[in-house]
Amino acid sequence: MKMQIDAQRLRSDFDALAAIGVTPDGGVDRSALNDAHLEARRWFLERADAAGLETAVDAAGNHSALLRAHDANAPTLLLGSHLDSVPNGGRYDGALGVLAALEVLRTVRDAELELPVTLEAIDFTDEEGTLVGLLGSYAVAGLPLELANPRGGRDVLVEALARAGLEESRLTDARRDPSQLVAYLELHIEQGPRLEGAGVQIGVVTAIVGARSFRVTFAGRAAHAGTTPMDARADAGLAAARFVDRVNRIVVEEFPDAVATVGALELEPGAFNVVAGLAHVSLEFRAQDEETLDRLQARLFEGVDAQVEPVARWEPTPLDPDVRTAIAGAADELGLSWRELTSGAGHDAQALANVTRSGMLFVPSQNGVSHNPAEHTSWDDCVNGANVLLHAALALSRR
Ligand code: HGY
Ligand code: MN
Ligand code: MN
Repeated sequence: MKMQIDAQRLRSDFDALAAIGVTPDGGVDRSALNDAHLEARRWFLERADAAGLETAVDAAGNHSALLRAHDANAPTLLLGSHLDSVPNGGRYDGALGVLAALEVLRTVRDAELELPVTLEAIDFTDEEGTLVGLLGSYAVAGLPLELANPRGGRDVLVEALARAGLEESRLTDARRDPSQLVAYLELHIEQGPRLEGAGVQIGVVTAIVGARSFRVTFAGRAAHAGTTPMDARADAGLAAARFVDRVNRIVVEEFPDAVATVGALELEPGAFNVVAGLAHVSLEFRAQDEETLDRLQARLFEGVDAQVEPVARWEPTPLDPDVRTAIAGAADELGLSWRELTSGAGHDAQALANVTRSGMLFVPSQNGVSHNPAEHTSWDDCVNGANVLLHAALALSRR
């Protein structure tokens, strides 16, 4: 029987973590560096400590458990994901990857395996972009951090860093020496319907889509809702609504392989009896390659009379062939079905791909639902994913 993780131990961790920041409808709200997220991070270090593992927190707040190689100069194989969530998100997004990584370290330690690498289970700061997006993994990879005008707003960022005791000027100290990294490997739920639809147990991720986000502001003229004739209005809310509908039609009709989302829309002054003078639209779109993203960006803003402010940009990222081979090989060894697929969601793996061999494996999401309290993956699939993570890590540690 191939070495297996301790499914019971993983389950009890999963249930304990899901209770931290739990929302009334069974989801979690662990927005980056909020109280629940900080509590989850403390809990994670306690679990690592209780397992006799070394723990560390870097200058970007990334939290790690480590199982050191005997050779003090051994390189590190990073396994991980993120404990932060979207507001009112699901229990599996990010959490499964961090807990499975911790479980891999405990399983290797229990088996007294001597590996030529240090194994590190890492929880990256602000993967979800409540503050910046991929903040912790960008810092580890030494990539530029967008802190002046971040996605979640400057004030929110400053307040969150202060709450977590992180110094903005030191975030970049978290950068790792790439020569000390063997690879990065992440287990994650698919967050889409393909694996479940195909009846496949493991997804081997080939690439991660690129994403771009913008703040689009429509200016109208605030006016009395009762006395202003309909043909005499400059209604910013109407302009924004037409833009949202146009974005949807362009993508559906002209860019079938792309997606675009308006996830937030705010009208000012925001009163029943005032025609909106301003409308703030948060737009994000994603596609698999740079050329499509460029064409889509030009098309969406063509002829639009609004202020357009770029906010964040993540490049399309191919994942490493060695890591893909290790994941597929582990799934085969465990007798699990697998298929290759791209990721429509962004992940820390795309940051790490800039500095080391980086790869991901997915497990099915029930009905493809994610970023929603109804997010669910069967426990068998979670355990399968953790075992593939274990065996892919063992394979990569020998290369
Ligand atoms: O937004 C994403 O794609 C990821 O869930 N952070
Ligand atoms: Mn995630
Ligand atoms: Mn997510």
